[in-house]
Amino acid sequence: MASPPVLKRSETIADSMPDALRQSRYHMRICFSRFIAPGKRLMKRQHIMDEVYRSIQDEKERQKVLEGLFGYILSSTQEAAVVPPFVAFAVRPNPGFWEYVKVNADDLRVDGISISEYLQFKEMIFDEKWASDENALEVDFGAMDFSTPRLTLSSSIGNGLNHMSKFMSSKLRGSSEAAKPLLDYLLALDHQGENLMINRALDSVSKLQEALIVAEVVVSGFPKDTPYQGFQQSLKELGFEKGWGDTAERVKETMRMLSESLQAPDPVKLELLFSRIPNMFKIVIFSPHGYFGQSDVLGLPDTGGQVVYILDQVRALEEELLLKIKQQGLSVKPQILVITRLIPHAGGTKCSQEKGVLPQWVSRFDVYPYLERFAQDAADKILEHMDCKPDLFIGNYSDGNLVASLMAQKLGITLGTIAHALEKTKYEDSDAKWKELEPKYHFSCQFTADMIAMNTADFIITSTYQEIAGSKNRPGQYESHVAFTMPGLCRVVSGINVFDPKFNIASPGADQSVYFPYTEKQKRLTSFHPAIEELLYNNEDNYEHIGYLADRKKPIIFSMARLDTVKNITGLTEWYGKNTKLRNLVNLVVVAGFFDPSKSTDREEIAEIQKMHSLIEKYQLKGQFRWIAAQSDRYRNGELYRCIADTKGAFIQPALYEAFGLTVIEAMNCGLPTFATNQGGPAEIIVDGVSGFHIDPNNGDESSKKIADFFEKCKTDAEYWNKISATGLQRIYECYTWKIYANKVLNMGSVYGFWRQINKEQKLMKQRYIETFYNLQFRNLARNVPIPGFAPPVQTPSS
Ligand code: UDP
Ligand code: LCN
Repeated sequence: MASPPVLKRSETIADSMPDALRQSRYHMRICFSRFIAPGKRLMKRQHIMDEVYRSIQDEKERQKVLEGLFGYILSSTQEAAVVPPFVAFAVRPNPGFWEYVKVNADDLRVDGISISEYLQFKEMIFDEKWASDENALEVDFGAMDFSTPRLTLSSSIGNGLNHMSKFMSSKLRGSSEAAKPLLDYLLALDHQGENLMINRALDSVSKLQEALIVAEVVVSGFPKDTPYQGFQQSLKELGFEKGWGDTAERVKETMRMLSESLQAPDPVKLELLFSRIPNMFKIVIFSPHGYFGQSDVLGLPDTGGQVVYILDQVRALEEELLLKIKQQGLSVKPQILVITRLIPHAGGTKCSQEKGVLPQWVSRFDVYPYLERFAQDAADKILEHMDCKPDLFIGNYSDGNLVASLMAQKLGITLGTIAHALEKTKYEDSDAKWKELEPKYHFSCQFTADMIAMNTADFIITSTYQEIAGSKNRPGQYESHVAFTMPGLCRVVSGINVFDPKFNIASPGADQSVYFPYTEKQKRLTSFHPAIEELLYNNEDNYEHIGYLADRKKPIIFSMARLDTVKNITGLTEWYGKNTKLRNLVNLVVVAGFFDPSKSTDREEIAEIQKMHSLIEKYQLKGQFRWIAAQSDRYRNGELYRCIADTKGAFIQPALYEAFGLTVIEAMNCGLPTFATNQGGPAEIIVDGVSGFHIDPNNGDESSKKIADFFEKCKTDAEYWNKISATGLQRIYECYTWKIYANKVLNMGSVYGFWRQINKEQKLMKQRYIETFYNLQFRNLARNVPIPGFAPPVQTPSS
């Protein structure tokens, strides 16, 4: 079994806990007897703290305990499994670092325990029989990762590319023999049978090194901007082919990078060299659950921003590929294929343009039985369409990642995966309580698929750091797959390692031809202004808007999201309703869902619609509040953000949790000062008080006060609004553009593509484990997912 990452501190929790308990033994005894009194249970940090408060009533005494070592340990504890007389703690002192200890409540004896033992404690609460089954299935992907380099610092997580380049450069350093994998890689490069960069004449490292020296001299004899064709023949005679650059200057630079990398590789140069190697012409992107790519159609509740992300991603990758290929001196047309599904029952949209197999929309929770067949059909189509193997697969979300994994394994193609939002962290204890949730969500399939994809992927693209490793207090989405248990199904002692250099942060952007600053007057889409005027200020209620704004002079605070509970649009409405000062300063406009609950089939959405109506009544919002139904025209939405900026308003994103938050960067791109949730991605996008503001969705009073304070300050300091608008834009241009994204992702494809070649044996071994897991576990689980009217098409392993 793989051991967990070791704490980089002189003492472990298991070492320091006995002292911590000794510091106030009397109180500890009371606390621990309270912990175990109700019997077996799972306690979260807050419960533990509540019990401590109840146990130590004297404030001074309590303060003393909480400020001591025990307080520190509790503040790092994520949960505790109580199985009297033991309390087993899962402690997370830093992002990615976990330690497990058990305390005997009777004598306060402390022992360090392994992940497996901790998970067994947890299982005792939910399924005692399974917990004590010696042959319960333990899944350990870490056991096959012994030669993979690991990061060691929490702060390095997500910076995999950089680390990988370091590791590769140390592997290639030292001798011609060590550099040979790079030579072999270059020799294998081709485009439709035509060699690129070098040919077989340069079949040893020393020959290549010598030829590079001569070639550099040849190229130096030409003016810098001489096109490649000007000296192509001379290079060919030395064994060089196309792909080095489009001008003499670029060719020379690339040759120098290779010479230096062969002589003494350094990570920065090596990464730069790989960014120039012509190894990427055909990319396939997977988003199987469909409702995709039609104009003016938002994804269904499932897909929201994912559809936007993929459409923009394709455009950005295409632009970057075209630029790279041109700079490499090639005239190849790149191809990017998006694989999705046809939906004959397309609700008037264009998802049904050909005859599909499955007529209806299938929710992301129910789609698992269809994915194997989908992968098989798609593989044939891809090869037919591209007439050769693609260079890179990119999966999206659990279903797309699984399909991409199956195909990448089969065809031997580099794989990058993207999760948008992993479901596991969205539902409390969704792993331990999986049986309860199974009929509705089929998490057994989803979490299994996620592990298969994460482990198959050569690299994982995330939008933010928190997606991988969370924050000081909250574990990341990927981190929640490090170790978990689904009692009765499997105990995962090592699902993924967040210190794996496969993790990379490449944040998406917003399409800047749609979302541009309100100040760019000549570009403004003024033709939408009458419609937007109607949308915001017409006093009649109709199918598109209800409520009205009596005072047009007030700035508007604006929000736009799907009407899901987690988006917390009702929360924002309530904060506004309660805060008289804010109501006097600004109007509130929200774009969300629709008004008639009978038109929704989604329970959460129905509840939110009803709540909105009751809040409007309760707080008598009419006159200050406008509720607009979901809007699907992104050009008009872009102009809408800008019109809100014209009122000197702000964008508010109040979600209880947001994986990334595209609306946040859309608003900031338009120059609209933005207040966004501190729970999830937006906390990283915005630097609080500098490029916008963080708000706490769980503390409405504080959040609405922060918004009101901003508008009050704007009244006295006319420049303040402009300043926040400008710093928001600056933040976007520095960190959140599709250009930056596309460049990073293509570099990942290049570097990790090479790494999978030199790490072949280990990759193969892990692959065999994944295949077994897929065949014996996933297929059986998927077969149990019913879809009314259709027999799931998965075959049994024996059929
Ligand atoms: N959106 C929209 N109309 C709406 C609500 C949302 O066009 O009525 C768009 C929004 O502009 C953004 C995407 O849908 O591009 C939502 O992405 P986000 O990351 O904010 O949230 P998700 O829906 O993916 O959870
Ligand atoms: C899904 C989400 O929930 C959002 O937070 C992201 O911005 C979106 O996908 C695009 O990745």
